[in-house]
Amino acid sequence: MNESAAPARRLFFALWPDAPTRARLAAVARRCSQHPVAAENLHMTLYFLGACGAAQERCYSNVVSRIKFEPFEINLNYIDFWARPQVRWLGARVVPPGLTALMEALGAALATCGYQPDKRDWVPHVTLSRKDKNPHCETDLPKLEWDVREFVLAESVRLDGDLRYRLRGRWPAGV
Ligand code: 2AM
Repeated sequence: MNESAAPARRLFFALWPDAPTRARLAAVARRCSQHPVAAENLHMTLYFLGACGAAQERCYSNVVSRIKFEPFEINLNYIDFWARPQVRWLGARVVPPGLTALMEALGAALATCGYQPDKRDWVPHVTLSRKDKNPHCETDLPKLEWDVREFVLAESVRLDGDLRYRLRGRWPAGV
C-alpha cells in the first residue's frame, strides 16, 4: 500500500500512568462506576490530534522528540462530572508548573506541523467512566500522586466494538 492510501490513524498525545498508578486509578474508577474505563485505557490526554496520515504523524513525532522536560508530579485530588457527555473524571486542583511547561512546549512544537489546538480551555483530567447516569460518587480518594516521567503518542482503535489504545511512541523526561 502506498503511503497516501494508508488509512489515517486517530492519534493523541497523552500521559500514560505507570503500573502502580494505573492500578490506583482503576480502583477509584471501579468504586465510582458500574461501567468504568478499562484499566489499561486510563490516561490523561494532552493534545487530541484526530485523524492523521503517515506524513503528519512523522512530523509530530519528529518535532516532539526535541522537547526537553523535567519529571513532575500530579496530585489527582478531586472527582467531577461533565453532564453532557456523562463523563466522570479525576482532576488536579493545582496544575503543576511542569505540566503547564510540557503543554506549552508540545503546543508550540505541534504548531510547526500545522496543528491548531482546540479553542476550549484544556482541563487536565483522567476519564474514569463514560455514559455514566449517576453524577455522584461518594468515595474517599486515596493519595493519588502520579509521578510523570514520560509522554506518549497513542492511537485510538476499535477492536471487536471495544475502544483500545495502542502506543505509537514514548518520550522520556530529562533527556
Ligand atoms: P476524554 O478522556 O475526555 O474522553 C482519545 O479519544 C482521547 O482523546 C480521549 O481521552 C478523549 O478525552 C480525548 N479527546 C479530546 N478531544 C477529543 C475529541 N474531539 N474526540 C475524541 N476524543 C477526544
